[in-house]
Amino acid sequence: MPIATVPTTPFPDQRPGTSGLRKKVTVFQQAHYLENFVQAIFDVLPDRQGKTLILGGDGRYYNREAIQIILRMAAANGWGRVLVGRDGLLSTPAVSALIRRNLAHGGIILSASHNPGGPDHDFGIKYNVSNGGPAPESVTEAIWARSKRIDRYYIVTGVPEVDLGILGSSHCGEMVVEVIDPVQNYAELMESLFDFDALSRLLRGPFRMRFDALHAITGPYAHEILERRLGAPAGTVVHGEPLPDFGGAHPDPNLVYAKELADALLTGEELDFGAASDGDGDRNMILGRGIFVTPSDSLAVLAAGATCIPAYRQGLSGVARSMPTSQAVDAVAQRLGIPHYETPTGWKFFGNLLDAGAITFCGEESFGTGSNHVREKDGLWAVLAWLSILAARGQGVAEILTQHWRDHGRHYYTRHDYEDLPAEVGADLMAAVTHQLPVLSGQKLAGREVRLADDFAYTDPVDGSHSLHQGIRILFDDGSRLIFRLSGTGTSGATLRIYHETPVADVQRQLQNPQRVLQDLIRLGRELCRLEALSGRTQPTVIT
Ligand code: VG1
Ligand code: CO
Repeated sequence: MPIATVPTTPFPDQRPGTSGLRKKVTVFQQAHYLENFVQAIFDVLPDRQGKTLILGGDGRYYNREAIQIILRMAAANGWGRVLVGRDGLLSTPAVSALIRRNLAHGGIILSASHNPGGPDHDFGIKYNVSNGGPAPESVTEAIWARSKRIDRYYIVTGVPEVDLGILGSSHCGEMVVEVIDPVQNYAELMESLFDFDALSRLLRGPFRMRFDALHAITGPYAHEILERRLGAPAGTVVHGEPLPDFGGAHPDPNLVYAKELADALLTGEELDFGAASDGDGDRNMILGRGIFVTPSDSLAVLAAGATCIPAYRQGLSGVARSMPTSQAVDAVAQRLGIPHYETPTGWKFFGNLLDAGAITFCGEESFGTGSNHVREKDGLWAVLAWLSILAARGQGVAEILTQHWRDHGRHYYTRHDYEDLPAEVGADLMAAVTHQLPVLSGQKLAGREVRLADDFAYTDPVDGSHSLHQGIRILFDDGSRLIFRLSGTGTSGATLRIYHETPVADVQRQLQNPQRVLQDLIRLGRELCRLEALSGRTQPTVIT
């Protein structure tokens, strides 16, 4: 088998962000760009020889080409076997499940998640380790360091393309390539966790739901699980065919980009439940008739109701949330008498806690919820978990949520995103807040007293690793919080995220508009970072 050693020179910008390396497709299409990064991953895995790798992506533009290149590089780098999804498709949670099921050494996921796709949009690549989870910071930083010194990569030449359309085994050089059904293993895993009979009774009854796959990866998974296995009426899953450009839309399940679904639930159609997922299938948005469930609340409701799901009947060992996620789940943990943890943004920080058995559920405010069944957040899992609670309680989403608030207090929450800022402006806005940190504590702001203001740092309780600069947080004496972060998933410029939260125990004040309840904190946030003076902005581009 001819293996070519191709000389190359480093690119300076291959540092993985919150979730892998994300760039414009045109950046990845530069000669050697993808190859350099893939070789940097392989170079930091010296024990890969003869091992199994899982490979797939969300089907976005450039997925197929990238997969053919990676297969030939994997063969040249001594991998023993690659399992690749048919047509190059695999959702992020499905990759995680396959790594665990096959005791693979790791997996490569090709996706830029909720970012738009197409020749002028985004592509991404992420490496997951043998527990099925995103590579921890130690590995991603090693990949980046390697990418800055790389001077050659290996690739087999003179072999035909692997036919990704046909299930079964073939060879790429000496390496075995197995094209597998992308859905089957994942669907079996879901059947092992949930009571499919109970879910089926719900979905075959008068209950009406819609799942919007936004022309991204969850279409085939949702068709199989919701419609074929559970018997929901045909048409329950909409936009179910994955398209390379997601039909020209953002595959981002929020009120702005999944507007069609939100309108259907919030303004009138006869639907009891609505859900959507993102490009790579790890996010979820939950809606009930006339109501949107804030992701932080969703995590809390699932934690409170977990024991009605067979896999979690014994209860949860603990829960975790990312720092900007609201404290609603903490309130549930306190009530259940189980530990709760606070981690930096990004799923990689949950891996150690899950592996150690310290937590069973975890989630993020950014429409991410998951459990110890895999090491990624999992959109369809969250949908099935919600359906399980609805079936067990015989109540609607709104009733469950308002009851939850009565029992645990309501954590009013909103995130404001200021997208497409010049990179320097993003840095200036963060610096404006950072400069004030030393003097904020004890001040009275927005009618509350600042209890603590800091630049969030995290020490992993399992391996002791430290992560610095994970966002600015301002904590108030009444439990309110104001948090500032720059996004680590964008591909150009900067996005400032400001997160606002205030807990309200008084049942009489739990049915108000979050934007109104939080208006003082919203105003304070803009003032502290000198938003208008530094960026000219007065309003966010996305509110969730
Ligand atoms: C965003 C979210 C974060 C999430 C990450 C990856 O990161 O805020 O909570 O883990 O996306 O999600 P950032 O750095 O842009 O805030 V996914 O579904 O895009 O892989
Ligand atoms: Co995603």
